[in-house]
Formats: sequence, structure tokens, C-alpha cells
Amino acid sequence: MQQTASSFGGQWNLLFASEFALSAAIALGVFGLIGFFCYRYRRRSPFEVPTRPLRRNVFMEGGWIVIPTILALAFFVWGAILYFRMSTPPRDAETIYIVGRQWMWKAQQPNGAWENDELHVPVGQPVRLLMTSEDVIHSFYVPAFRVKEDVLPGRYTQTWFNATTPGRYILECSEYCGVYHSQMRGRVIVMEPKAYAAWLGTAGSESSAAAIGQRLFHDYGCINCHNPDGHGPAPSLVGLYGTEVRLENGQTVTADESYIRQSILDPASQVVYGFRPIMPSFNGKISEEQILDLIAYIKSQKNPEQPPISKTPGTLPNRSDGSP
Ligand code: HEC
Ligand SMILES: [Cu+2]
Repeated sequence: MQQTASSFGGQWNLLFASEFALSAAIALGVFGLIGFFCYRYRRRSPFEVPTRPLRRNVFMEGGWIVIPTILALAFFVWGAILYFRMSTPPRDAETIYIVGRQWMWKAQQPNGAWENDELHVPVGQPVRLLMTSEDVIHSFYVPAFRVKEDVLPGRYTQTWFNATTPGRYILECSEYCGVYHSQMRGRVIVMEPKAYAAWLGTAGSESSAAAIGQRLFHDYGCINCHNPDGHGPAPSLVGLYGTEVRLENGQTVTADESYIRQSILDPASQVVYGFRPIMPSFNGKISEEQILDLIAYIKSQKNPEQPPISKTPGTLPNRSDGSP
């Protein structure tokens, strides 16, 4: 068994060991009975014929349909619960961006530092990975964490883990991606939070991902249309992240990372209600890393604190201009 260094490792191992134990027990039972029956009911003389007719045992036949079905369903439910927990990052998880490409892994820390074939994370803190690929399909695999998730070009996938033991762990690509697929390896370096903070300080980044994104927001001219105060030809992006956006075609979508990415690369596919589709596509003009930085910037622009809404029934919150 591989070493285990994440919060899910133990539960994953238990599920795997239980399935293995059950399969082994069934296999041994079946082969044991085959051997036993071969001996017990062997033909003792060339002229031997059965003395009594075969009878059907309904309980036995029902039993070997019902019991394995219940066992299989129990494992299905157990596995599904664990799977959903492993694929839903907790809200307080820190997001690290991963970009895969032939044949290396790039990771961007929250402070903007990019690293190649290395991923530094703090111990005991949930880390969410938002991942995409620049070329073909890769798969982000850290055996010691029991974490494996495909990394696809043209969209975001995510996974998360909570590392439990400081150390260095192998990170590899587990989706055949070309000639040097086998060399697409890196290392996850799990550090004590203090050492991680110190490492971040020396990681050689002058600005955070959001600050890089802010610069790009100016360089690419987004600011010319997207005025933060909401005036102009385009919606303000302040407080956009996580909200529900109404589109021209009547649909409502959640403004998550995938939505923002698609808005940048293919704006015409999701036109915001009440706006004209004048935004140019940035497809081919902007790298995946830059899109991630723009997203970090848009996420960092939160709405100013909303005034608390009165809980008394019947009273409506006042409109900001004071009119009734
Ligand atoms: C020529 C003006 C223009 C430029 C330049 C522009 N946009 Fe837009 N953008 C718009 C308009 C208009 C909309 C609303 C209509 C639509 O969804 O296409 C929009 C929509 C969006 C949305 C969805 C907003 C929402 O409220 O759901 C995002 C995100 C976005 N733009 C990001 C960007 C980024 C990032 C850049 C720079 C790389 C950029 N835009 C450049 C005009 C522009
Ligand atoms: Cu790969």
C-alpha cells in the first residue's frame, strides 16, 4: 500500500481494503466450494446414477441474489459518499491554480508566484486546485494523497486535499499525453504553515495573482468598457464572482471561474441581460495563466459590505437613495 498523507487517505484505504477483503472472501468461498463439491459428489463407480431427484431451494437461490445485491449497493453508497466529499472543496480552502502542458506542471500560489513541477502547500489546511491544460488532456495525480483528477484543455476542473504530514510527495501525470508523458513528474512539498509562509515570502513574486490580473485588466483594455462604477457599455465586474447572472437568452448562470473564463474567450456565447454583445473575443490573444490572473483580480473585487437586512417581518430594507 502506498504511503498516506492526506485527510482522505485513511478513509480511502479503509474502503479499498474492505472491498478487497469482501472480494477475496467471496472468491475463496466460491473456489473452496467448487473443490469441496468436486470431492463430495464425485462419481464413485462408472455406473453410478443419482438416487433422488434434484430439488430447487428457493431460499438459497433468492439468497445469492439478494445478499450480493445488498453488499454491492452498500459499497456503492459508501464509495459515492466518499467520492462526493472528495470532489467538493470546503469553503475555506485556499485556491491554487494549476496549468498542465506537454510536459510539465505549473502552479500559481495565491501570492502570484508561479512554480514549475513543484507545488508547495501548508500542512493541515484545505487546498483547492483549479486546473486547466494548455494543450492535451493530462491528469493530476498525487498517489500519497489519493488525489487524481483529469486536467482538460478549454475548461476548468477542480480537486482538493488536506495534507496531513510534511514531506515531499510524487506528483505525476496519469493520462498518456505524448512522447515524454512518463517524464511529466513533479513534487508536492508539504510544509508547516510557518515554513510555508516563509517560503511564500521568498518565492520571488513582486505582486499577487490579483495584482497581476489588475495590470492585465488595464493592458488588455478591459477597463475601458468595464468601469467599476457600472457606467459605460459593459457591466461592472465588482462583486461578480459567485453571483447569479441573468443572460439575454433567459438562462441564469453562476459566475464561477468557468463562466468568467468563457466570458473572456467566447463572450457571444453568454451575453449578459440588458447589454449588447460588443465584447471582442480574447481567444488566442491571452494565455491560460493570464486568464487565471484576471479571474483572481475579478474575485478580489468584492462588493462593499451590504448593510444588514432587518430581520423584523414586514419591514423592507430601505433603498440606498432614501426613497420609500
Ligand atoms: C469593447 C468593450 C469590452 C471590452 C474591451 C471587454 N469587455 Fe467584457 N463585456 C463587455 C460587454 C458589453 C459585456 C456584457 C455583454 C456580454 O456578456 O457579452 C461584457 C461581459 C463580460 C463578462 C461577464 C460579465 C457579467 O456581468 O456576467 C466578463 C467576466 C468580462 N466581460 C470580462 C472582460 C475582461 C476580463 C476583459 C479584458 C480581457 C473584457 N471583458 C473586455 C464589453 C467589453
Ligand atoms: Cu500529461
